[in-house]
Amino acid sequence: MARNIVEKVLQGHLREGAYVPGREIGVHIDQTLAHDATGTMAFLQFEALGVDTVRTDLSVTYIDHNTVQIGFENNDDHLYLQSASARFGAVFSRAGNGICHQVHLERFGKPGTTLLGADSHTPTGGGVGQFAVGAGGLDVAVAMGGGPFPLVCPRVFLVRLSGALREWVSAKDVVLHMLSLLTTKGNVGVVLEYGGDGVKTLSVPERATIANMGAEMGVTTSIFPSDETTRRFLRAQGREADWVALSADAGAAYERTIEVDLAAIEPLVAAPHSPGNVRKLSEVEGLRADQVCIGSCTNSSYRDMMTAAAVLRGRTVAPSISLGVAPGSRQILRTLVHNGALNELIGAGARILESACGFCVGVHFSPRSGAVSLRTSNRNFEGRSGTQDAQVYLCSPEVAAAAAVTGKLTAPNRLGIACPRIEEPEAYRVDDSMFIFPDPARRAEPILRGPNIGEPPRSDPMAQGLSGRVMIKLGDNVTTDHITPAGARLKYRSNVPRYAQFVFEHVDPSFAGRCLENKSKGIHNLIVAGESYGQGSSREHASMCPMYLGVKAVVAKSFERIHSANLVNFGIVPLVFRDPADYERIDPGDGLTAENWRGAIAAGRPVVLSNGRSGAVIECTYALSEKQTAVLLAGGLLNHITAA
Ligand code: MIC
Ligand code: SF4
Repeated sequence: MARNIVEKVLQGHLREGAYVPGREIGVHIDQTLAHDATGTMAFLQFEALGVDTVRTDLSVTYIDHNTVQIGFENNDDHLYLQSASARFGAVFSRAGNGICHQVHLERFGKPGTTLLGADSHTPTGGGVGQFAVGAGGLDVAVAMGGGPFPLVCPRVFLVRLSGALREWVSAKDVVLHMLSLLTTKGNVGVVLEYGGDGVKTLSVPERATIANMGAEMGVTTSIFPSDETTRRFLRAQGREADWVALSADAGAAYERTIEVDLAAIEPLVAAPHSPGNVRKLSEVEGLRADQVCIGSCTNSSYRDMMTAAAVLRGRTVAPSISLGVAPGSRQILRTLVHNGALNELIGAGARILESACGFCVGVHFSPRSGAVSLRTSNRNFEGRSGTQDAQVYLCSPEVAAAAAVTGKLTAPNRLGIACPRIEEPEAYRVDDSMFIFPDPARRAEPILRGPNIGEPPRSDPMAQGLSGRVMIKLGDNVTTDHITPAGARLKYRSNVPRYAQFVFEHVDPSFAGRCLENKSKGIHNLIVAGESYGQGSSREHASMCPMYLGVKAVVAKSFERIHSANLVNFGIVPLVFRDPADYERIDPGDGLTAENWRGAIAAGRPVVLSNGRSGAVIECTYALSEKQTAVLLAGGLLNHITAA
């Protein structure tokens, strides 16, 4: 029978369940990745699971998010991860080596294999034909220990690309076009498989840009075929042996086909405050900017950096602009040093930032108050830049560089220069000296734990009845950046009691304190929200910290995939309004009870909430596998596994 790419990879990795779209399956994971923002908890939980060694083909720990190191906390986390990686047999990528997704694509991504990463942009690996999925740290810890990854067997959409991109239009515009079609919500359980003649016109880094921002559509992942272009890329990385051909069979079936004519795409931007807020560049041209940032895991490839250098060559950044450039990896940075492009960027006035996440998640380089910041990254959620009232626009490197020169959003074809044609190098500057590979001789060395590193928190088993209070009522599209802000707060990722103080910091700063007070009185805390709750990152802290604060359920109109899995892993029930209109029948502060909700969940019956204020009766459903039900009853995945 003709099979699509997704079927080929997943059926070859099927460990549990029947391959039926919509049903839960267990997938064998070949590779994992984690980083310093998610990895400390992933490794602490791995330790709690009691597994003695990593059991994947490859597990890599990257230091790339928190590299600013104000205070001791970040560096303590790095050393914990370095020592834990050595102990358990994971590869360690040292600070300075680059952003996990870019480095993983360069050095480890393999067509036809599976990758589970404790980061929502893990699907970047789809650029080399890897089935690469983002998940919470605990799911990654289980996969590191050799456990199958539970996944709803996806519905596959074919994105058939035809034609070729016009001058000054690039991969970022393709994925922004996809966002304009699919939006940021409602795509749970979907995988985008790219195909068609247009694929061969795109290099691997361009494909990776497109796969990367599938995360913003909420799809499980995106995947490209592995073809001669993939082979050339791997050869240039000295890894041709990792190449296998991967394509869909003629006549393979898809749930839906989306036709995209690359030649019809024009430069696009995502306006504040959502990647789904896509506009034609021509509609916003002329908007004055204060800051331009080129980099992040979406657009920090050799091609992206060389494009920016070509636009900036011989010019000076406009006086009103502060330009930051962060090459995605040390490999790229060194290439730019050798070929002179770094000199051109510095000559133009670019501020060269570390090869790390940095500006993308508000760790540094926050713009001035009220600024317009143009960024090549993938998320422009309110406040994510570190400046609450900044207006962040997402755009391609060519548009970003043009704005850096003119001081305003400008169509690059107006600059009067030839459109740069950047060819992929025949051979990249491969240098793996900033990886520390597992060494059996170092397995006995101690794990280093600084004072900021706590225990992974656990919850109690689910109580018989729910007796809760609505501590916050939110609207649609609440992101994990709203729930647990990153930026300056990232340094508390390994200290949950401290980090929990900042839950909903910018929405309602009294939230954490009020929750802790209730918790001490035995009152269950509840969150109420609209559509698409938990958009964005994979950070399990957005569930772990609320769990610590005594949150027992989130009642929403709909949830995003990674976040709802994380809620279950931490014993919080993701309840869905059976009738979305019931959202209106709950006010903040309402008391909601459900007698024997444990019994209802154990039996798979709807949970019926009674509103003590209005007397309203609200029926809620949930989409839980058998295993997830058991996890919730146990009060979380760690309890469930360690009790088994
Ligand atoms: C992000 O882009 O939001 C992050 C920071 O990379 C997160 C991971 C985290 O919060 O630690 C993600 O995308 O999953
Ligand atoms: Fe890092 Fe930004 Fe990519 Fe997240 S989206 S991994 S913060 S570069």
